[in-house]
Amino acid sequence: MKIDDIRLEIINDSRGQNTLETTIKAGEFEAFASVPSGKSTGAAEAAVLPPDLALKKIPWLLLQLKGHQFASLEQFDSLLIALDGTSDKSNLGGNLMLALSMAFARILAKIGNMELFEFLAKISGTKELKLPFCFFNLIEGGVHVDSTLSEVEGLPFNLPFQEYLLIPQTNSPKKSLGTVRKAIDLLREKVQGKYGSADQGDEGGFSLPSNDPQEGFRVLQEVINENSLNGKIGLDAAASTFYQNGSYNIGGKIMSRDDLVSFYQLLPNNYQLLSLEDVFDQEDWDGFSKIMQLIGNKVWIIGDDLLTTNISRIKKAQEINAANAIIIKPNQIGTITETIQAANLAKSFGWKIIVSHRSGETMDSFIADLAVGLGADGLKSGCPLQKERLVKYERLVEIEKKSKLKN
Ligand code: 2PG
Ligand code: MG
Repeated sequence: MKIDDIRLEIINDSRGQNTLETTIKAGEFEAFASVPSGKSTGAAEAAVLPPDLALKKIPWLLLQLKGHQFASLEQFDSLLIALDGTSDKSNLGGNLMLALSMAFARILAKIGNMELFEFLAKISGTKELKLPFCFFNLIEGGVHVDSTLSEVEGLPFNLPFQEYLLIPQTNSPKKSLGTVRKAIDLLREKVQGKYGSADQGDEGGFSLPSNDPQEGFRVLQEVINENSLNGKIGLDAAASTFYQNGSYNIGGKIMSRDDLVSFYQLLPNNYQLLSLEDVFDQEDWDGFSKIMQLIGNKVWIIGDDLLTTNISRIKKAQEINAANAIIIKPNQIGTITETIQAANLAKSFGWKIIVSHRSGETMDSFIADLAVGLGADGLKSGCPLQKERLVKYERLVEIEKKSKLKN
């Protein structure tokens, strides 16, 4: 398949910041894609090119791509990687490369007369398709909340951990959405009653004016218990954001790695805990190994900034037993082919796979198809009160309706 034209536009993401949307034309086919951006980013992520610079790359890029015959997404992505020529994708930008890779995947799916998730399953070699659990971020803290809004004695008055997630225990996205809608109403009431307001963070979840990291768990567990919801709790601490000079600053309290290990170790006794993500700094591999040894048999220990959808970091984590689950974010690595390779490697280790959005999102629902195509265990896409988040969960419901996938 030959590419005839590439259009690139600058659009706004859910935070109102500039990002990229592309349209590729190939023969009678046309497909679009837009890319998100993170705030609590891992140091090893692919570079992001400022959108105005990305626009300037297009005439040259089009010249390079035009004459080529691409038989697969892998061939297309390999040429992009070669044209970029850097190890961190800083020449073309991981954001521009990913937008093109996603749009070209859509073109190939159309040519094959397949749904996007079917195409992604085919090229990933996924044998068993399934619908993922939904990881709904209902309570937000950390850098996803503007903590300058409420400061007490110089300390940000805001939960130190980034995300407290409700994970309905069903593979039916339709039932998951039903459960989360109920949970959101109850949570809003509870938060408003207790704090007099219910503000939202970057991903549409509620922010709580509290420095106590337990508060998010307590409130969420109360909502689950009082209403007998079929849900478990997940945490994304995003610990790299509060790691300073070898210790962890948890809402003003300084903790060592060992203090934090003890803190996390007790969580499964007190809450219905399914998963812990990024609970140590991205270079604190020993912290991850310790918590794996202690509770890795009953809790998903997820690496996000730790692993950055990057094969060499995934291999290292397996060698030292630092994780049993991974967040898969295509824009951390920059092409769909490399995203699939990372997910397949993690799968071969028997890890849980959670495909994830970024905190600055667009209306593109590609990651929902990716989650199904990879046979992932989870899709993490924020709180469905925001349209950019909801659209991904709704795409799962659409796939559920269309397909005969069991749940
Ligand atoms: C995360 C993400 C998405 P960001 O840490 O998992 O929730 O945040 O996109 O800011 O890295
Ligand atoms: Mg994370």
